[in-house]
Amino acid sequence: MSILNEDFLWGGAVAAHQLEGGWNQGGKGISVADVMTVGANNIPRRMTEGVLTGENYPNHEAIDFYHRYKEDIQLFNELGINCFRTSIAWTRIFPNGDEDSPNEEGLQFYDDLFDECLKYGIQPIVTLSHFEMPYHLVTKYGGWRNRKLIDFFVRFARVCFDRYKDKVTYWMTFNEINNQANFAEDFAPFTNSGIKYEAGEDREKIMYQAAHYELVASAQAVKIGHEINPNFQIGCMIAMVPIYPYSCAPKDMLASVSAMQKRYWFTDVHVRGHYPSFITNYLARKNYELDIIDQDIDDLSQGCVDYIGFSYYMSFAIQDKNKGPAYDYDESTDLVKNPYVEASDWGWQIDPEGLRYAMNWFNERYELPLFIVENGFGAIDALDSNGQVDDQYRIDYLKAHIEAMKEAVEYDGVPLIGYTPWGFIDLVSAGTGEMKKRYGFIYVDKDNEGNGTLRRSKKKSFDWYKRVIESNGESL
Ligand code: P53
Repeated sequence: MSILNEDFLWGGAVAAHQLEGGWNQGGKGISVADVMTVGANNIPRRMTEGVLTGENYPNHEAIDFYHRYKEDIQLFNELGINCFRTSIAWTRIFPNGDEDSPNEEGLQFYDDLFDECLKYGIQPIVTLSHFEMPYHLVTKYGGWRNRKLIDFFVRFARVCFDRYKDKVTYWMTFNEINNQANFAEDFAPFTNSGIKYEAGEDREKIMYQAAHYELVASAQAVKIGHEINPNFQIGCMIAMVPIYPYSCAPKDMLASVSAMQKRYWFTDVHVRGHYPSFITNYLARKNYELDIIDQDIDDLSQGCVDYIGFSYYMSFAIQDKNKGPAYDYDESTDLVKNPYVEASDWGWQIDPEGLRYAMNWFNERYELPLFIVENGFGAIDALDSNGQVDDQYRIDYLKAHIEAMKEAVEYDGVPLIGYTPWGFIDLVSAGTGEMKKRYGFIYVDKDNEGNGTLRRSKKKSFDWYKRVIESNGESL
């Protein structure tokens, strides 16, 4: 008997734009990821005006999964996973996003990919929008500032649901929809919503409007998906970074409550089908009059998600800054370093117990099944003299997180569907565009400048994870 269910989903997670490459093949259009340059730790990626010559766009080739997926899936099978989380590149299906009919070649690619997975008993878990919306929707419509995007997204979702209804059961609508709570930086508004801000604009108001349209689009998609196949499990996808109070001072505690509200209200709407009171009051206090019509309210209530997919990498901490009773959270300025935890080379605070805390937080609030669809350790891997990677640090990180996850199941009774570690084959980092920030059990020979043979090889963690899966999480 193991702690985890016998049908537990053990897998790995990726996103189309971070591994496929083939950015202009098979009729694919330009996505927002295709106009993002390479960055580094503390050097933001730039978003260029279209694809320019002479720039380094790491997602254009990525790890060339588009051409190599058959061999890669053989390796995934050797690893022993029973599910594979990826996304469907919107631009393979609707190259510009606003076409009436889909691109057959793109649809066929995912048919072939999913068939190849199913051949080995690996079920595909699919995110519809993972930081790769059509760039044309940015230039022509202003991204998700525009209500028209709802129809474009829902058309895309319907086509995918219809086409893959017998191949895919678990879906997610928008990846890490709540990243854009950090609207002060340019990254999340662009990757989540295709939004580029003009100087002087009220970024926050635009963020709330875009998020509203996305939540309505998600709800419409959930409803349609259930009509197409009642067995579909359609989830949201939340970037869960718990925000602890820095101390037990009551005001730090309230600052933490307020910060959690501002970062996680998206989940409330996805799960409960309506806005929570603290956001309604906040929007009123800010005099934000959003375009929210009666039909939207109805749509939201009819498209509640079936489960909560979430990523977990780290936790944050917050200290009250004497802002008064509103405790208005500003993600770009209010966070403080947690003295009790270590951090990765990229400053991500390593906190396995935080995963158990997060699982409890979700469970207490929503009582829905949870699916950990991302977790992992981005690190610089060095090849030893035999050309191998001894990534014990990655094993240590994942082991501690799986232990915490099992505690949440064993002691707290949290219902958990599965676990898919992020970037289990090395791929392009979303945040920095680097290859050097690696998460994989499978090493891919390529560097930040784009040099390398793209050859795949197993790291030490490969055999470790294989044993974890074989023992259903008992042998760590
Ligand atoms: P990278 C920020 C905070 C938490 C998760 O991230 C995040 C981000 C955005 O960088 O993104 C998720 O590659 C995302 C993946 C991404 C992964 O975490 O910046 O869903 O696309 O690759 C890891 O190290």
